[in-house]
Formats: sequence, C-alpha cells, structure tokens
Amino acid sequence: MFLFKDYTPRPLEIIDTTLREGSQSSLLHDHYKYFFNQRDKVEIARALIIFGVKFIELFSPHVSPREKDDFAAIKAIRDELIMQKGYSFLLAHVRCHPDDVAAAIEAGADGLNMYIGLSATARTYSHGKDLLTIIRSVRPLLEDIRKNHPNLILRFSGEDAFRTSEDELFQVYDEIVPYVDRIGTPDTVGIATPVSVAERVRSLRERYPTLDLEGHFHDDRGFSLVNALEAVKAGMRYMDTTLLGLGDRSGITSMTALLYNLYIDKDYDHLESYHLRGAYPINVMFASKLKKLVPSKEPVSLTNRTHTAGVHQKAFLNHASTYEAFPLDQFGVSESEVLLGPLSGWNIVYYFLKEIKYYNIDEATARQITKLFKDRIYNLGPDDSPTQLLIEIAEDEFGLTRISIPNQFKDNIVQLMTEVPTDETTETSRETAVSLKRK
Ligand code: HCA
Ligand code: CU
Repeated sequence: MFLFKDYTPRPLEIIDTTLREGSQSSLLHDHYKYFFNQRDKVEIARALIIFGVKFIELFSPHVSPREKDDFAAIKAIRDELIMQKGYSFLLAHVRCHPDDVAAAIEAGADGLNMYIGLSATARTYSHGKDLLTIIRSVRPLLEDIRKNHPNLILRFSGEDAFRTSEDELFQVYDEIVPYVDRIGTPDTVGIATPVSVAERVRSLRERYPTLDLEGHFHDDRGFSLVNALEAVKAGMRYMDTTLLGLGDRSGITSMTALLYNLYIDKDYDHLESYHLRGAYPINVMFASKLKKLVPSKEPVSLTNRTHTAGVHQKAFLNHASTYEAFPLDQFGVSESEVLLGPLSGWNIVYYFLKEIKYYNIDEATARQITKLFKDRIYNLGPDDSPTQLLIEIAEDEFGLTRISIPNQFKDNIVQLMTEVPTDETTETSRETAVSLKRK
C-alpha cells in the first residue's frame, strides 16, 4: 500500500469534495432531475484523478449502505488508475464519533476528515457541547486513532471557524495538533472576507508553523473564489473545491475557477501537475451530469468566448483580444480539447454536437455516435480532423440535421474557439488552436 508519508505534497493540493459537499447541494434534492448514481460517481472520481487531483473527499461509509458500496466502487477505480496516474488518497468525511471512524477505516479510507462545530452557534444549536467537553472527547479519540493507525491521514476541522474567535480555536487546536496532519478552518456559512481570511491564515501559520492548513469557503456572499485565492497566497496548502462550485446553499469554490485565476496571476508554482487543458472538459462532463450547460458565471466556460453585441463582434473578429483578455484555450475551451481530452465521453460528444454545432440530437444517439467515434479515432492520421470524423458519423450514418436558425439570429453570435493573441501566455496556443467560427 502507498503511504502518505512517502508522498511529497505539492504547493497546492486540491481536496475535491464534489462527491461529499457537492452532493449536499439543494439541486440534488430534486431526485427526479438530478441524482448521482454509482456510475456517475465513478466517472466523476475518474475524471478528477486524471485531472491531477490527489485528494478526494467522500461521505463516511457510515452514512448509508449505498455510500459504503459507492466508496468501494470509487476505491476500485482509484486502484485501477494507480499505474497511469499515481496514487490518489480517498478521505472520508467523518464526525468525531467512534462509529464513523470505524466504518471509514473498515472501508479502507486513506484518511479521515474529522469535524465538529466550534462556534457558539454550533455549540448551542448543533451538538450542545462546550469547548472543554469537545476537547475531552476528541483528543483521546484522535490519540487512539493515531496510535492504532499510524498511516492514516488525519485532519481536524473546527466547523464554523470564521464565527469562532481565534482564542477559542487555538484552545481546541492546541490540544489536537500533536495528532493530526493538517487542520481545517471552514467558512461554513460564507461570512469570511479576503481580509479576514488573510489575517486568519497568517495567525494560524504563526501559531502552527509546521502544520498544513486546509480551507473551505462557502459562497453565500459570492466570495468563495476570492477567499480561496487569498488563502492560497497567504500559505494555505490544501483547498476544498468542487466541480462548478456545487455545494450546500450557493456552494463553495469552483476548482477550475481557482486554478484559472492562479494561472492568470502567473502563479505557476501552485499549478504543479494539474492537467489544465482538462478544465473545460471536466466542467462539461459534470454539467451534463446535472443536465445543465456549464453555468455562464463559471470562469472556465464557453460563455466567456461568446460575443453577441454587434460592436463587440466586429472588433473581436479584427482582434480577439478586444473582448477576451484571458487564455481560455489553455483551459481547454477549444474544439480539440472538447473532443479529444482524455475525458471524452458521450456527454462531451453530445454537448459539442448539440450546443456548439447545433445538431438535433438526443442522448441515446449521442451514446451510439460516441461509441463509433471512439472506435475510429485511433485510425485517424495526423492530418485528419476529429471534428470532421464526428460530423461524418453524425450526418452520414445517423442522418442528423442541424437545427435551422433564422438568419437574423445567426449573425447574433460569434464564438471563435481559437487563440486569443493577448500576451506571451498565448504563444503555445497558436500551435494547437483549432478555429471554430460560428457565423
Ligand atoms: C458539513 C459542513 C462543512 C464541513 C467542512 C469541513 C462546512 O456539511 O459538514 O469538514 O471542513 O462547511 O463546515 O462542509
Ligand atoms: Cu461546507
């Protein structure tokens, strides 16, 4: 078995919690519309691992027999990908309760993300324990796990940390830091601001200079992205994110939005070995699981390459940089990546044919076309176009036709999925860019 102590954490470790925090989204309460079955969960975990995520948070297997079963299936796909992508760690989100802990260990979790509310609100209305009682129960539990399972990755989070005073946080953390690998400091209700985040990270680093910190920022004020950026820059190594920022209420930080902003800020150290060109394909894959398009507010989205105002279109066609400042193609918002990313599946083919090429197509047909496309793509020569192949299959073998768009609307939109000649960061994009003009 691979051990955490043999792993050197990168400057930024994403802890993806799409399958835990993301599953708490209110969207998923509409079970008829949105539901992650085991196949979806495995596909999501697989995509994350291929993307370069090394830590995936899952529900405690104690939550339900279904979660337990799903945990095993995700573990199996993780094991399958080890030869190709190296080890990824599966972390179970567990209450500070021996039953949760035992179930996670039995399921073969690599680590435990333990949490308990520390703020006065959580103490009064959630579990009813005061700080001393919390310390008296959590400390021996952690001590015991550390002793009996020395290779487990242990994290302790004081839930609602941003409504907990620093003194109270320190009172608890001081007692448990000898037993954990990192401490979490979640902004459970989304009240933190970039200033309070920077201050908090600074004081935690001062008090626990050798311990890694983990952030978790909710988006109630729309600050989850900027708070996470601020925290990373202030020295927080681990950041909880989800795909498309899905989570409880308005969610948490979106993974691709965070990485994209670090890239724009030329903070390349923090991007070590993430497969950035897979960013848009992974967003598309996940959006299709929610039966949605990638939301227009998502920074890594096609919408950011869509121009509709006449004045913008004219200037844009003369020079794309007039209305596009950022290298979206580096994040896979390009035709070749949408089709040929390592994550290509039927949903990307469906999205591409329907949303980008305007074909009249249903999901079942998209699945059949994908199968043929995947079989044949290996026979393409270096100068053959995958798009052309896909369109030939769609039109010649499935008789698909395009939705006819009235002329007055046709000219209303321009998407140029090609290089954006703004600065030096786009140089490499010229080699790989494929242009797509919809006009
Ligand atoms: C929850 C709350 C949580 C936990 C975060 C953590 C939060 O749903 O259990 O364990 O660090 O936002 O506080 O997501
Ligand atoms: Cu949360």
